[in-house]
Amino acid sequence: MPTLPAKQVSIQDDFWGPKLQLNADIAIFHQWEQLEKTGCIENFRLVADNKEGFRLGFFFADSDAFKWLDAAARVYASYPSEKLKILMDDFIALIGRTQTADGYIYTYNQFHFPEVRWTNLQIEHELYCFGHLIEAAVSHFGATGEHHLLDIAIKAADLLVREFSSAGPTGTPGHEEIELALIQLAAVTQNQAYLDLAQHFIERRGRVKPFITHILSNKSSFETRGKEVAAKLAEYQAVNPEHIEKFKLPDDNISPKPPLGTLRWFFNTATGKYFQQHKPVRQQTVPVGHSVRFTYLKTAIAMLEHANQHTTKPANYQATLETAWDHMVTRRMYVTGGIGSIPDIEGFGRDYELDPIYSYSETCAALGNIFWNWEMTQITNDAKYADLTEWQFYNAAAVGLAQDGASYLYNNPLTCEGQVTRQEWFKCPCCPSNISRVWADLGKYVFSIEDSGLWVHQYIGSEGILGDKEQGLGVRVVAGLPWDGGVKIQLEVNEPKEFAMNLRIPSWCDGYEVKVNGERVEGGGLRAQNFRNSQLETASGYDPRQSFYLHIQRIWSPGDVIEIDFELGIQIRATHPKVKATRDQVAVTRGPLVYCLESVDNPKVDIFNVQLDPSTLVKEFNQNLFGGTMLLQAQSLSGKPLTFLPYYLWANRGESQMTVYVNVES
Ligand code: FUB
Ligand code: ZN
Repeated sequence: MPTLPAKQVSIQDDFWGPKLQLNADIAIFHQWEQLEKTGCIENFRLVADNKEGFRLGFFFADSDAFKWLDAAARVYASYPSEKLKILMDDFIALIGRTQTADGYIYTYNQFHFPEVRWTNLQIEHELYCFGHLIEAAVSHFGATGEHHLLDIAIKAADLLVREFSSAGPTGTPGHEEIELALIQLAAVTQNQAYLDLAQHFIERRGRVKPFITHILSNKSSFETRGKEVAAKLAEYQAVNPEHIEKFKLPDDNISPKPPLGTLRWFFNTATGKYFQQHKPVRQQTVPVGHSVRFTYLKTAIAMLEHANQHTTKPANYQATLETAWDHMVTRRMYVTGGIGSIPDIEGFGRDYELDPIYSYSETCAALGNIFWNWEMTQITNDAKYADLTEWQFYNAAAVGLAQDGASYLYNNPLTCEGQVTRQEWFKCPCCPSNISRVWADLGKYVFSIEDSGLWVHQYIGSEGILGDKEQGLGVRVVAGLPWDGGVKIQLEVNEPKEFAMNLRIPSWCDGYEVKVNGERVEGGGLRAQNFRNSQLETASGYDPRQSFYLHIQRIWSPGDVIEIDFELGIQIRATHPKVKATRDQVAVTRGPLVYCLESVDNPKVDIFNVQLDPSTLVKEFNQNLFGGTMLLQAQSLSGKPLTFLPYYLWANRGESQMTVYVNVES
């Protein structure tokens, strides 16, 4: 199903509008400052300009700079600013100077091991960095129409085509990203070689036998190189302590870890599961390993499926993708839509292993999941994917960016007894620019259009230009979500036209009414009575499979108006009985929002031990909190007042304790 570029959809929404503005005004500039402050950009200058200094940061630090550029370009598409343009242009020139004549760019090797390339592909992230460079170039070209970054990316991609087109299974990356980037580049350049290489990388996964030997040799070389760098660093630091001090990296993020984490990490890496290298991709129907990598791989596979769908060589990945998605949603996903319950591997645990305190739910994993769900929406037209996308927008992803636009959460627990707080930056700053690029792209996820009709996936206040002047198709959505379920959709057509409007009915609504020009449409109404019972089929109690598209086929005329009223009830979601950690506990949700108890709102309550009386839950809009927020008020069984806050808002008022899960009487 064809989609609309984000810049053809202008977001005019009371909830999302200010977030996008904050992203453009504060977040993107804050991130650049942090990249400068921690030496990430300086690393390029050391290589490009032979500047005096020492390369710092993780081996994959280049990716954070490229991801920033990707985010900046997407922000620029809707919020053009001279200041941002200058930053982008200067950095692009620096990237151009850093790249070698044959297209290589990876400052870790260029600075520390100039003669070495493509070593430790499983552990070090050369191809991952190339992928983020290419994605940035595609975004930059889309936003500005300028070629200079695209040319750099093409040169880099051509190098990969030369080096990897005939590589075997060991020539696959340990952190997926390059695959989806090459598919994007193929779409922009119409160069089949990039698509073929992406497919090659995907198809060659999981075929190294035995993987353990391969990973051990990668590990040993990685460690030897790491020691060499550390020794050189110590030497440099002894003479130039001020350089190291100047670019000092912040502390790592903190996350409570379950027992046996190291052992589980060992088994995950030794079997290849951590890298999704344990089986050929068609057989990978169970979500395993590092969850960001998992979602990037699935995104790339779905993109490939989409790219080849109407050709003579369809890739036939759809069944695998659907089975894996179903497994994730029914057994390995938290109620927030977050994934990853084993911090030691930043990834998936066993089925129903969803302890809220160990929830890693990395912001990037939620974003990767959004990428995947978007691709699935396009290849299937099934509403469950857009439903999960919406849920992740409001919960697992939104929690990652603070209300001030300048601090972040990396891992996202569902129960926090302390320690986890927002930070202005991280030693591994992969999440901040990732969330910025997705927010900047929000418009892309709202509609899609095909000959037979228009699809409304998200109810976000917006205006979409769906056709050219001659076709004259435009759409305007006014929506009150997440606080209010009223939606108004106005169609701009030049003349009467027959097509279908496909409106997503969210899984979270108990009932809905749809009217066209004031007249009630058949098919609107209360849901089946057993709707709630089906929640038991998912581990989390959230079930996106309850969502569907309501199709309204008719002749649409200029000025036609659709009104939808979604019932936004307060819902109690118990986890599946097999989720041991949250027995006799529930999560409280309303509409697309998951709620939590935060200590700052409940100073006199032991939030981890209090017993909720669910029958007392009522909504209460607080005009003064975070610019206006719907709270939920309730009482404990012993009559203590309880205040629930939307989960995405927690940790915005200093260090606190928080829980999504609250005790109820069994
Ligand atoms: O390794 C690169 C990125 O850093 C991953 O996607 C994140 O999980 C973090 O480990
Ligand atoms: Zn991240």
